[in-house]
Amino acid sequence: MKNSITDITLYHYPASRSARVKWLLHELQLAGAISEFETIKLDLMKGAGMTPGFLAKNPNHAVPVLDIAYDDGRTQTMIESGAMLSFLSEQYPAAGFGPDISDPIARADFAQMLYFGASWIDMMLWQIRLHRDLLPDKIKSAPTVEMYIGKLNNEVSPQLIKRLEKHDYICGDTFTAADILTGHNIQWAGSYGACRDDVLKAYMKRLKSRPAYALAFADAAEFETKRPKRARQ
Ligand SMILES: N[C@@H](CCC(=O)N[C@@H](CS)C(=O)NCC(=O)O)C(=O)O
Repeated sequence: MKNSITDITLYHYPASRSARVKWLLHELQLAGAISEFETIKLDLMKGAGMTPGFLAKNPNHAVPVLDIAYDDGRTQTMIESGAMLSFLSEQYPAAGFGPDISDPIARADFAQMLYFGASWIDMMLWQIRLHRDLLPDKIKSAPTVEMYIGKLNNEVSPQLIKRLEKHDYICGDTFTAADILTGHNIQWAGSYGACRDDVLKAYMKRLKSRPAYALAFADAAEFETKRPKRARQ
């Protein structure tokens, strides 16, 4: 097949946003769509994101980074987890982790849930992380943390629950890459005490029973909650 992917390398930090991509890569591998991929652990806490070599790949000094090589010799570097999930699920349609491309409503819904997870929900989680853990004490804002936890519980959770009361997965009856983003976000929100309703807990139990989830989070104990070491701000 023209434009086939020959090599995939994921730069990853345990239980971070790069685990979203690691999860999909394991799903694709278990489904037989890809044979192998390489994972390079980037020690963010020791400043590995700030080396000139890594900054040349991702000036945002963040994981995931996905290096892709194609059979025609071209290479590509991706730096956004949501885009990686979208691209990889589209690149291997037979594995079934994307939408039914013959149905525009399914495609639009899939895109919407990916963007909802990667932008809107992620933004709230990141504000909580900043104001709870990462910012200097003098600019940390407890009301900001409280506001976003409230928004997660009062605005986001009901939307997810409404979908999951109708179907087992976020875009319908089958698991897709949109569940990876949603599941990762619910898990992250849970660490702040948010999004813990019974319907969401049952959904997470379904997701966590997947072998690819277990593989993606097998290194989760290596996650360090402290601030990444940076050579510059
Ligand atoms: N929008 C990016 C955000 C990536 C991101 O912020 N990654 C964090 C880990 S969850 C990181 O590598 N932070 C290190 C830093 O900012 O120096 C994505 O989802 O791919």
